[in-house]
Amino acid sequence: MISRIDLRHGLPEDLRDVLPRAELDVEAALEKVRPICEDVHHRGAAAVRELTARFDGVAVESTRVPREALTEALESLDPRVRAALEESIRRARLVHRDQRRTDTTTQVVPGGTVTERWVPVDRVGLYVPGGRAVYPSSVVMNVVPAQEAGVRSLAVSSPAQKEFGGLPHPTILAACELLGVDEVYNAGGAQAVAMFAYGTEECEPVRMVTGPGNIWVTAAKRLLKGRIGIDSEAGPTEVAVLADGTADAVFVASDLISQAEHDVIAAAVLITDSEELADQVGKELAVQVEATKHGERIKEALAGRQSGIVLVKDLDDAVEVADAYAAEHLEIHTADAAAVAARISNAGAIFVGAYAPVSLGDYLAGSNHVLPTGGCACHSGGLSVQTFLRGIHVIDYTREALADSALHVTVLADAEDLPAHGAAIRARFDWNVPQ
Ligand code: HSO
Ligand code: ZN
Repeated sequence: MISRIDLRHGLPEDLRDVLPRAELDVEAALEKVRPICEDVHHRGAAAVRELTARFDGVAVESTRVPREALTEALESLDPRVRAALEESIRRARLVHRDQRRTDTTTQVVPGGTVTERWVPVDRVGLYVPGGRAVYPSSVVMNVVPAQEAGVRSLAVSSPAQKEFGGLPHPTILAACELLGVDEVYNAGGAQAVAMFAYGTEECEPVRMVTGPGNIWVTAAKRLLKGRIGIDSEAGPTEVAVLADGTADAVFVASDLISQAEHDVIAAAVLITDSEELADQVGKELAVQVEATKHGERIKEALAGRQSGIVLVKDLDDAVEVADAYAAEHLEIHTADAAAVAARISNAGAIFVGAYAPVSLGDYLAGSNHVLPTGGCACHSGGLSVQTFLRGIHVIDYTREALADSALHVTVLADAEDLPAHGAAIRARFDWNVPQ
């Protein structure tokens, strides 16, 4: 069911190329989303509503979800789901509150300071997928960091659902209500991103759009980046498990299956130096997949080229492979899991030991589950308070401190053949005024 890559003879130079990975052609999708974004730019809410009718198969009168729909959704929410969401929010707030930045002022020279002021993005649009994936947990993961960063104005959009009369899924609406978000839209796909970026008669433009979505959402974010800020691109979800012979094959298999459950293109990768564990996990996968609800989808994901078992000669190579793969989620199931985790540099999030499975992080650990995929974890991190903040340098020098700096500035300006830069300093004193 799952393929094997045997690297026990040593790691190749082009390690990244031999590791399993999905191919997602966002470039090709760009051409399809361009006309959609232009249409929304020029015709506003009418275009969004028409695109909703075309892609989501439901006619909506307005793109804005009425206030009462949010209250009603929370009133009819299963109390157990409400309690679980409340606990998820509580834990996420604890973690994200600690990520808040304080301004720093550095005295550079006598009379010269640089302060870094952390300022939240003023208004953001948070995208929450709909369709096959209905993720109220993603509402929590987007909204909590934005709120803790101090974002003034926050809007959520999630696709219109035919079976709910053109509103987003009621659990999504209930999660918004629990979080105190009352500006919600029923737009999905590229049209939702364009609505946020350009604004319409029904939705004020935003400065930043975050949140995972399908390839159309990702393509629209890439296209409109610059006009709006975006978080890192979200591709199909992926888990890598780094395990040695001490790992419990039942746990490992169930965690691989849990992420494969998301999508036929989801990736599940096991990296191990134990052939025995690889065999046991292979058997466990076959047994467990039969007993699970979305067995067909999971089987396809596990059999896909993006999934596999990578056999390595020792734990050092396992760490190197995990770093090269740069998984969205990396689980460590080894004898001293914390020590191995400390050696990893590239991962969206690291789950240490047998009792920190990814599904805990998906819902309740307090960590964020909007994480970089497709190897982007080697240069980017997941969603956090920092995503919604900008550091602004405030430079404050006295006349004397500038006079003391003048020579160095002038020399560097001349070295760059930009003499007016130096002259701008000298103009403040009675030295040589520029020719
Ligand atoms: N594993 C997904 C998040 C999620 N799982 C939401 C369940 N619901 C990407 O991190
Ligand atoms: Zn998940």
